[in-house]
Parts: sequence; structure tokens; C-alpha cells
Amino acid sequence: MTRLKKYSALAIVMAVLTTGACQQAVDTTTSDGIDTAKTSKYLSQPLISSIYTADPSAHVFEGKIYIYPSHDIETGTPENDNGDHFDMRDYHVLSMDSVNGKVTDHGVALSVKDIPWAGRQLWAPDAAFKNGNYYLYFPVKDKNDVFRIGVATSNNPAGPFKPEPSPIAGSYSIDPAVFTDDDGTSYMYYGGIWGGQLQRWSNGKYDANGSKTDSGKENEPALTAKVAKMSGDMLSFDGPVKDVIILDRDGKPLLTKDYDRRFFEGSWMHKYNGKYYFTYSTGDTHFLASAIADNPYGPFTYQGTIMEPVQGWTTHHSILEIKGKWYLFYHDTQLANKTHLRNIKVTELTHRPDGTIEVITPIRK
Ligand code: FUB
Repeated sequence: MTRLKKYSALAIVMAVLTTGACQQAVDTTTSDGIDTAKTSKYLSQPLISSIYTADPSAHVFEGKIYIYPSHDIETGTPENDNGDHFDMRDYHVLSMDSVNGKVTDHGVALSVKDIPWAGRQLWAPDAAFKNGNYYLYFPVKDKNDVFRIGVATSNNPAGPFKPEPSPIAGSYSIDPAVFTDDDGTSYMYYGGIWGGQLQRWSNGKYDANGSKTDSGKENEPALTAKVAKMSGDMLSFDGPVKDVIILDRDGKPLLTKDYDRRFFEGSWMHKYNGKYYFTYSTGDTHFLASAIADNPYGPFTYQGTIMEPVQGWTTHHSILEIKGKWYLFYHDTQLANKTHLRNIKVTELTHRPDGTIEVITPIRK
């Protein structure tokens, strides 16, 4: 058996046999004692193989690493540009004591059937902690097939979470990421084009017959992610929704046709050395990118790619400091090699002395 075939066989056996709620990050050692992780073409190995997971939003809560991923499943829904094949129905929260430690799957934390206003497709969530409560933020299509952002609460970071009866007023589109600044103010960054429907919103109104993509306006400023300050109780927006403007180094907004750099989906915010790092996916060009500002609203100045394309169509990440080191949580399709059946991973991230982020190459060349 070749090394690659042995690895695939091992991955399949692991996927079939691993049904427990707690597992070490996927075991990559063959029966001959060869650690395939070291020779694998992939930079990192899946954190869990008993379920498919994607869009990992990672946080440190109560001294542990908690990950809030999407839970990918096979429903047989055909693939299209709307992302209908991402037909997820619940969330599982995962936790680890350390980056290389055992991964605990805490089971179903929230299910689409328990969200009174929801229709279908539970996409990339995020979580936050304030005033003794945990908040799970999630995008899901409402009963009219329009993406909205909801919030659910718990007194435990692993859930279960109880959803609020309605979506967050004024919210739309997908991929919420909630960042709390040093002064305690929290902000939600969100939005996604194409299947995320951002291109169908203008002046607070949804156009059900609007374009399916961002094409047709190539020379105009690209659509932007959105940012809203959160209310003290973390259940609503406090004030107007603003555009997350990304400028090039000449101070001009990125244009729609700038496909390698323009915002597509998957917002994240972290603060490093007093600067605000807005990071995001460029979607159909498959990069993760960063843009930096002096305040949480921007405008942000584009800095560069932070991760080259992974295996799979989507790319989605979070960035977290753990015990003085920085990590990027991401996903690819190593286990299933199917666009909609993904697996989460983690790797170290380095801020260069000039403040930019070192480019991560997820597939070894
Ligand atoms: O997981 C469904 C969608 O795919 C997410 O919301 C996007 O960010 C992309 O990863």
C-alpha cells in the first residue's frame, strides 16, 4: 500500500469507528508507526472526525478553548451558487483544554427545529460572553428564505442554548462574528455575498429577485461587510449598521472586480498591539485576507493574504490568542473531499514585526 492510500484507509476507519463524544485530535499514525501528519500534504490534521464541522469560531471561556462550528451533514440537496447544499440543521459545541488536547463534542447545542422563526440552513455561528451569560449568534434562513441573524442564550458555554423568539432586528445576511473591545463594548461584524444574499439588500430592503452574485458592477466599490454595535444585553443592535470599508494602500475602496482582495464572507475581528484586524474570506478566489484600522469601525486598509486556498470551495476562519500564542482555526475538506462536508483544523499564526500577518500555506507544495 502506498503511504497515501494507507492514510486514506486510516481516515476512513477513523471516520467509521469514532463515535464517542470525546476524542484526541485525529490519530494519524499508521500500524507501521508512521506519523502521516508529518508527511501529509496538509499543514494540519482535522480536529474531529466523528462529525463534519466547518466555520470554526474559537474562544477561550472558563480557561478552555471552545469552538462553535457549523455542523455539516449530507442531505442530498444539489449544489448551486446559492449554497443550498450547505443544509445544516443543528450546532454542536466542541471544547479542548489545549490546542493539541482531547476534543470533546458536547452534543446538540441548538437545533433549527427549536428556532420559532427559522426555515432552513444553519450557517456559520459565533459566540460571546457577557454579564455571566453566553450568547450564540447564528445565521439561518427565515420562513421566506431570507437569511437573518438570531441569538440564543445559555449559562454554559457548551449550551444548550435557548433561542430568542425573533431574529435580531435590522439583521440580515450571514456569518456573524462578535468582538468585544477592551472597554467592554461589543460589535457584530457580518455579511456574505452570493448565497449569503448581501447583494440583494439596499437601503434596508430585501429584493427577492435581486442578483445571485456580485457581477455586473465590476468597476464600482465592492460590497462591504457590515458592523453594528451591540446593546448592553447583547440581544440587539445599538445604533445604525455601518459599512466595513476596505481601502487599498492609495486610500481607494476595493472594487468589485478585485476578486482576489474584495470581501466575500466570513468576517472576523481581533486586536493586536492596539490595531484592529478585520479578516475575511474572498470567497470565489478562496483566500483569507486581512485589513487593519485604528478603530473597530474602520476604514480598514488592505494588508494582504493571510492564508492561501485550502482544499474545498469555502474558506472560513477565526483567530484567537491562547497563552501568548496566536492561532488560526479554519476548515478544509480533507476527510470527505466534498464541498459541503468539511472538517475543522487549527494552526499557528504569526504577526510580523511590521504588523502584517505571515501567509499560511495549508497544503504543502
Ligand atoms: O458553512 C456555510 C457557509 O459556507 C458559511 O456561512 C460561509 O462562511 C461558508 O463557509
